[in-house]
Amino acid sequence: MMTMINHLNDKTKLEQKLTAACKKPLAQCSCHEIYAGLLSLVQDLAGERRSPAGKKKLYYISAEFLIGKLLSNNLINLGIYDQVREILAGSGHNLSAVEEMEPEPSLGNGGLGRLAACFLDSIATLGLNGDGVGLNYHFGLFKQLFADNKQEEEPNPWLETPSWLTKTDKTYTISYKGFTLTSRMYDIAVTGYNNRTNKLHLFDVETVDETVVEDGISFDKTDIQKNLTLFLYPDDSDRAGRVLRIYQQYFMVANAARLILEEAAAKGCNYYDLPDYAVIQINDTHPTMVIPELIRLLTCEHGLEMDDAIDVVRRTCAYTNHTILAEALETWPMDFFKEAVPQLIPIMEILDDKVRRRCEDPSVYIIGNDDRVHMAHIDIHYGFSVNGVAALHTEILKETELSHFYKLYPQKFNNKTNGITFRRWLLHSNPRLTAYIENLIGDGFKENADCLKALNDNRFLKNIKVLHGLLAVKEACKQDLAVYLKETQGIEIDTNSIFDIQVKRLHEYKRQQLNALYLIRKYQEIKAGHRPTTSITAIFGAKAAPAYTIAKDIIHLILCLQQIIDRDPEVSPYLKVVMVSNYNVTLAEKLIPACDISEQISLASKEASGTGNMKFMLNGAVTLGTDDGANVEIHELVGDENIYVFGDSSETVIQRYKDGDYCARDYYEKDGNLKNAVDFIVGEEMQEVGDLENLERLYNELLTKDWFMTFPDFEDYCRTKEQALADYENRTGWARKMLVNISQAGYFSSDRTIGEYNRDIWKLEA
Ligand code: 26Q
Repeated sequence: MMTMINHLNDKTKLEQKLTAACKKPLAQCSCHEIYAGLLSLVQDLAGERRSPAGKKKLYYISAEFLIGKLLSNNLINLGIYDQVREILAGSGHNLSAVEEMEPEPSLGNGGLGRLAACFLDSIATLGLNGDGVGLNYHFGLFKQLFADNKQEEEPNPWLETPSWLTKTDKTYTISYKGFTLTSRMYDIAVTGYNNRTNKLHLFDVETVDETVVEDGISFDKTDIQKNLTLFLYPDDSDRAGRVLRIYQQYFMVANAARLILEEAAAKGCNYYDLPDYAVIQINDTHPTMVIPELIRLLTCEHGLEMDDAIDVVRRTCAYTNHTILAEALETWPMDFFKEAVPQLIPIMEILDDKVRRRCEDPSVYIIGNDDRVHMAHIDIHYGFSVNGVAALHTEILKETELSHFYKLYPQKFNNKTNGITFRRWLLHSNPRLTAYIENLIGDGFKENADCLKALNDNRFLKNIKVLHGLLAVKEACKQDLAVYLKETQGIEIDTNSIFDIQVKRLHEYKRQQLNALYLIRKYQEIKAGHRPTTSITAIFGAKAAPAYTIAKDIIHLILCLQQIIDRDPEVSPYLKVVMVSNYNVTLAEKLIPACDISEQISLASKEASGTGNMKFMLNGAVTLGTDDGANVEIHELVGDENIYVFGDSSETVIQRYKDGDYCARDYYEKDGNLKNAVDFIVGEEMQEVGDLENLERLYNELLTKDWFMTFPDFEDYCRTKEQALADYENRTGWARKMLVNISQAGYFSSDRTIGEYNRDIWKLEA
């Protein structure tokens, strides 16, 4: 009874506050006015909770923070979501409609940026003193449209009034060769779940000019003052784009370095004891220049000797590696630094010189004999921690990619398996499943994800009612998705079909082309009269980097296939292919709860971790995947019965690369099904709806290169997928697999990951 009275009191007070924020009775407000009122209310409440700063503080520096929409998450984390929903309902408003008012800040490409956002949530939730530092891009990752079965790109603005961003009065002067810029810091409040509020600091430059954007997303790349923070990852396919990246990265870290030194000094730091006041997590190599920049500031502006400055910085900085793809490792020509930030060159030369005196092996030099700067090498030599993002990934770093460094510094290497915030990826995105779980095991899992393990109990696993309940939740989520896709993209899907989903950035190593080849084969089988028992809806969502030709060709292939099947009355009742446009966080929140089969089919050894795999598992999808990245850990947790694993092992793949004798054509010649599927790419049906230039290029790429080894895994993939489809026919058996997956997902809470970062690396007081 007491709680009921409190609830009513709170609710009345909250309603008064919201009405005050909206400046008129709620019933008279438009959706947008309600959104504006809630935003202002949330900012006030978040501000009231900012916790006192401890002595030591974490700075998580990242070029990407893919935060997604903020309203609902903030309401959940402030503990007022249900009350607000009730208040709005009482005045004729629907919270979901209000959520639609918010533009998504797409300030990231994919996994790395989304991870940073999940981490900020967990850092605040665990009550840790830590802020994010990044850039205030005016346009997020491009908006994706489809025309003629091809991707087109448009600018993706997100800065509207009202905004979650608050302008601060902190400004710095940042120097480049020949000119200076004035920066300004903007802040976004990061509310923890029932805990403190931290900040995401996004730096911007006052002179940015959005009117320099030309056709699509092209713009004058040389006018740094006007374009510095215009776009996330300006296209780096030409030299001007790549140099702009250096300007951006330096801007981010030069601001961060000043902020860090200033905040530490304000707490009494004398710079020699900086590691007692600050720890810097370098998210991939994009913020690496913070190391030479801090050394420069400490020696030039604060009077430290070079060796002391290096020692202080080494004890402050920690580096996370997110990739083993050679082409994604940043190495920049010395000329770029000379052109943009010559002040760093003497420092980098000293850092390199010290390495050369100690080590004979040129593979660990900072400035390579090719006069390129190897950014990761700076982090490894001049930081105290190097971590990979999943167990297998860290092992591969130690044994192959970074083995020379591991020999030098074994104590620096550690693994931190990625995680996701359950506030966004369960409580917010799947309220139906949340309620279902709460009904079975209480609400402890909301604070402590390990409590989900209680679901792994025969009381539930052998209880038909419980299993049917879970199937009903999935069914309802599929309905929700069907309605959403119809309303927003005009796409119709059959909720009685099995939903097989692959959503992630488009990359050859992630192997959307393998999935497409399966679907071609399925199409051919249905044409030949072999119909699936339950019809299949294969959903893709993926953006391709604007300059990544083959990735765009794969999108073309999938869109053409979609059109061919849609037009074919013989096949369309049994198979549907859908590529949703503009896949982003908002769409992920709708797609993931509705998924039956989660496609995680990267070439083993290539996906550092993956985090989508964790989101799907948590939402009761069963993984179809290779033993790669965090799939390996999912596999261990759920056991063989509750996952579909196929394909060559990472050892086999690594060996095959070493031997250098992979020949795609051999597989093509030997396997008739594969040959038929590959030939279809340039066949008559495709040519009717597609562009031969794109299709032929992809066909040739696969037949003559297939660098990510699609063909060797094709047969096993098809066989394993057929097994999954067959098992799906036993619905209670399938529901049991779903429940086991949910019950084991607790390990992938980013609260666990952040707990480990803090225990092993940051050592902040909680
Ligand atoms: C490098 C050089 C020049 C321009 C751009 C880049 C660049 C940009 C983005 C390099 C890498 C990225 C993004 C990497 C990324 O998202 N990696 C993913 O990180 C996730 C979180 O750890 C993992 O789960 C994924 O496996 C990994 O692919």
